[in-house]
Amino acid sequence: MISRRKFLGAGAIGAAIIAPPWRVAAEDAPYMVQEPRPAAVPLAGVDKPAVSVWGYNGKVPGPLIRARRGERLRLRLKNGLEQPTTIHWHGIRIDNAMDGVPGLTQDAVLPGGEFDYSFIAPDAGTYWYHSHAKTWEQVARGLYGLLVIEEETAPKVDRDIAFAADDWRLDGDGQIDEQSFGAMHDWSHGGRMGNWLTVNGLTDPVIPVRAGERLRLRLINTANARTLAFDFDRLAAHVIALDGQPVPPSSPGVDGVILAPAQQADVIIDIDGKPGDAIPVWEVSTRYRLKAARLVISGKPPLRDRPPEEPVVLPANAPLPKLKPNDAKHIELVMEGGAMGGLREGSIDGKMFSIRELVEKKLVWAFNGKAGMQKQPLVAIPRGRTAVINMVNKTAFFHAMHLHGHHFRVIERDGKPVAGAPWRDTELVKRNEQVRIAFVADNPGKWLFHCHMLEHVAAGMITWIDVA
Ligand SMILES: [Cu+2]
Repeated sequence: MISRRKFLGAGAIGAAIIAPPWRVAAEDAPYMVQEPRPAAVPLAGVDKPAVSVWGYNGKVPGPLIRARRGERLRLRLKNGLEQPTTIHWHGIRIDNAMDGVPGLTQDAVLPGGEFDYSFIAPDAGTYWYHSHAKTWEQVARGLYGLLVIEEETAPKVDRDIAFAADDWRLDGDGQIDEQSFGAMHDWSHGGRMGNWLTVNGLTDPVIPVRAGERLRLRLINTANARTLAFDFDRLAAHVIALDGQPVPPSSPGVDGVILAPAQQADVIIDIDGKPGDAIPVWEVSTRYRLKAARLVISGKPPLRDRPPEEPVVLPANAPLPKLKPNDAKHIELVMEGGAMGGLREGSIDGKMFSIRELVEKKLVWAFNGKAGMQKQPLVAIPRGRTAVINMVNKTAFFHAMHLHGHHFRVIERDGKPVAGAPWRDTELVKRNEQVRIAFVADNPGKWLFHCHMLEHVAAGMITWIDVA
């Protein structure tokens, strides 16, 4: 059996450009070490003091991990932090024991301790990994990286580029604002919003390209709480996958490629321009257009005169199991709480607490009146049955709802049926919105279902599903 994997850090000059992989025999393959540890990186700019972060193997983003679909990945977490930690492989329909959720699928790995992750990724696509312990601090400090699962037959592109975007909150000294970790205002409002944008751990990095090239950009939003949107200036862009799963090519439109926290997108871009041109990539989620990165065209002659006519269409992953709505288990999920949410009380494992008591516990959000993680699951569902979850957002905020171990699709929004929605692992639910999702609960185990705005999940927006 043949296996291959490769680890790359973010390149000093800009994006981590993905080079040809190397191969090793699986039985000889050593565990690749992922060591989260303190480091100093130039994320605020090369002319600014290095920023103290926590990074896997001292890098932000952590090493870029690649494997081919169906191959086994072996990764050894060695905890170089002074806090317990785990790694979650985001978006992978993974063996439950490898999902990395402390207290649910494994014990947290103590400082100095180790844990071996070994799993097969069943779907090709762009995914990521991140800490799943005290995420509101550990992910905010830099503990994340890109996980690329290659197709057996990769679509033809000239360059394959990682684009991991993050929203940092830096203080007056240009360091991570540690004073505001755990700030109640963030937890009860929209989460920890930053003031500094990076791509691949760099400020406005140069991404070298060549005229006439076709790029595949692998976008992820690793921010704690901010929804990001990217616009490629005068270049035509086509979205070909969302949350790892192929979609028919489509133009992103005037609002750009929108990524809620934790979402992933693959985008094809044809480089049109002349040597020396610098084409900005804009972050357009607010009225301030921020420069996220620059595509700089090299002096080489154009690779081709005009863009290839054929659009890139990704080969389908193994089809997800067919939904059976007529035999579905229906689950209601009322989202309540937060500032202006009017939550008066909530329960924890059957015991009622007033909102004042909940605030003392820093639990200010609830699902179905239950604040935070409970001993009982939201639902226990037999393996193979279709689950339909009706999310009703009664809060004044958006929530990026993430399901572990499965992909789901939206089937109804605000009472109107939705057909042919993409398969996703994370869906943004707007304030006062109702969204019904469906998936086949075919992966046995205990799976979290939570808001990926990391202050919201810490402050109560978390539950789990038991598939047996
Ligand atoms: Cu939320």
